[in-house]
Amino acid sequence: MSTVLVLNGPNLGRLGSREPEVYGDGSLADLEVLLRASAPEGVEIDLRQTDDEAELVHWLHEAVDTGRPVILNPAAFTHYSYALRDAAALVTKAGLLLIEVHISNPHSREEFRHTSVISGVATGVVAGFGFDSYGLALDYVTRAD
Ligand code: DHK
Repeated sequence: MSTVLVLNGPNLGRLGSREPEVYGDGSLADLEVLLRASAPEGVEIDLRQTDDEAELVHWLHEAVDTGRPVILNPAAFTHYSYALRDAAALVTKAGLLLIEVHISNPHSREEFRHTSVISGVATGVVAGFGFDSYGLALDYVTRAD
């Protein structure tokens, strides 16, 4: 593995100003800097964000076609997007890692956040540790891949 895709769903482009009491005050650019700094030498971080479900699905197809592991924060799509679940299943069925991450702990929040349609096809889930959720996932991906 030389590149890890770090894919982020809707509203995560607003990190830094969006509900800082829930998501912290770091921006997506700050997250990118953190992950690049903690990635082992030779591992590239390709961090992207979209509010568009179709674009996120296409990025998962790209992961399959290029054989890249994925760290995925599906954001609100977590809770209802069967299209994203099916695309995530393509990744893990291709033998690639797909780690679902959340900044907050959705299980301690509103009831609609307690369901993830992604978890059942993910390699694993890390939630509730702020930006460290991504760091923990990256640590696993770089050791296991
Ligand atoms: C981010 C979101 O945007 C929410 O829709 C999810 C997740 C939780 C997070 O904690 O990273 O419910």
